[in-house]
Amino acid sequence: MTRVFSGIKPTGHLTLGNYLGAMRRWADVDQHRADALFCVVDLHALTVDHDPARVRRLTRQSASLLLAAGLDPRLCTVFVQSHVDEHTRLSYALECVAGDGEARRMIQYKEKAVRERERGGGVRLSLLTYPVLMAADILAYGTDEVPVGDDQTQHVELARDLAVRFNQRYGHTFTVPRATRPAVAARVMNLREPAAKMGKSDDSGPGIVYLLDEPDTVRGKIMRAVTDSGQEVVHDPAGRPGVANLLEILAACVGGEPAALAGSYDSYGALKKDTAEAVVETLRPLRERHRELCADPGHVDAVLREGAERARAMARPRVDAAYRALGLLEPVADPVVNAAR
Ligand code: AQP
Repeated sequence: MTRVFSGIKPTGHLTLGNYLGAMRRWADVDQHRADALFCVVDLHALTVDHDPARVRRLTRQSASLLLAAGLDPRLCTVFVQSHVDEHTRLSYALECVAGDGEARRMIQYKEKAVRERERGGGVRLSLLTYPVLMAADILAYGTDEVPVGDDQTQHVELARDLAVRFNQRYGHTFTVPRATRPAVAARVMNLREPAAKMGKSDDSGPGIVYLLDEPDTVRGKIMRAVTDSGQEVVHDPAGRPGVANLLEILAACVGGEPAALAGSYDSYGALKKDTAEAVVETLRPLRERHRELCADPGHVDAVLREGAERARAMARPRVDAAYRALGLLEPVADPVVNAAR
């Protein structure tokens, strides 16, 4: 059976971009057709300046939102990255296979390093190495497919490169994974800055639709989206990125092709109104289910506990095999303790 793995960072409140680019497919498609694992990758949230209490809160909230989006623990494994030590064990092993130039070429590293410097902080070493940890997240599970938004393509490429290199040098250990992307809305853009991705750790709240925004807030943000000069509604991402973004969002919510939907509109106002209603309706069930889950925190805890146990059991043999392949001596079981068991 195909093995699927993907994750989400608790660096901010989850956005419409996270939902349309990744989470919705995990729930609607991947968990039904594959042996799938979905993870709140909390260690990745420590790569930039962070508030420990906020990361803890966002980790729980992200897990609840994954369940609210429809992930069913009877069909897939939902867990928190730091609860499974195999991720960091393997990450170090892969650092011994990766080159520092490879890490420095990562676009997200370059962009976030600039942002951290602008905010007056230093750049953490973990910001440079986290794509290797992400490779470990993926490779530990023998993953075939990684369903992600467009922005993660380069990181999945790194995971592929490391798997191939490791296998060539030390013997076949890892499956070589591939990224899968949604047909539309693979990169939802910021409503106020259509040249920038709608990112959850951005400061620009008015351009970002959060999954837990009230319906009227969602409507307000979409009605105030930046459109382009001109009046014709056409799907032209390079020339009219603001309108193209709205058409992508609409298509992702109601189905259909952005270019075909464009033909149904003769004004930006009508397009915004329909997009706003489509987003509100798409998010409604998720918000309702999230409210129910908040009333039952024990359920989320139990899902995460069982998920971590399952994930550990899946990852351990492959990470042990990687350690052996690298030449690390296996720990020898104590014969006295063993005999007493
Ligand atoms: N705007 C987006 N459009 C489509 N897909 C997106 N994803 C994220 N933003 C969009 C996809 O959601 C999954 C989880 O994302 P993440 O937690 O790894 O990263 P992020 O939301 O991009 O948040 P960051 O990196 O903490 O900060 P910013 O927001 O500043 O980049 C992934 O599959 C991702 O592709």
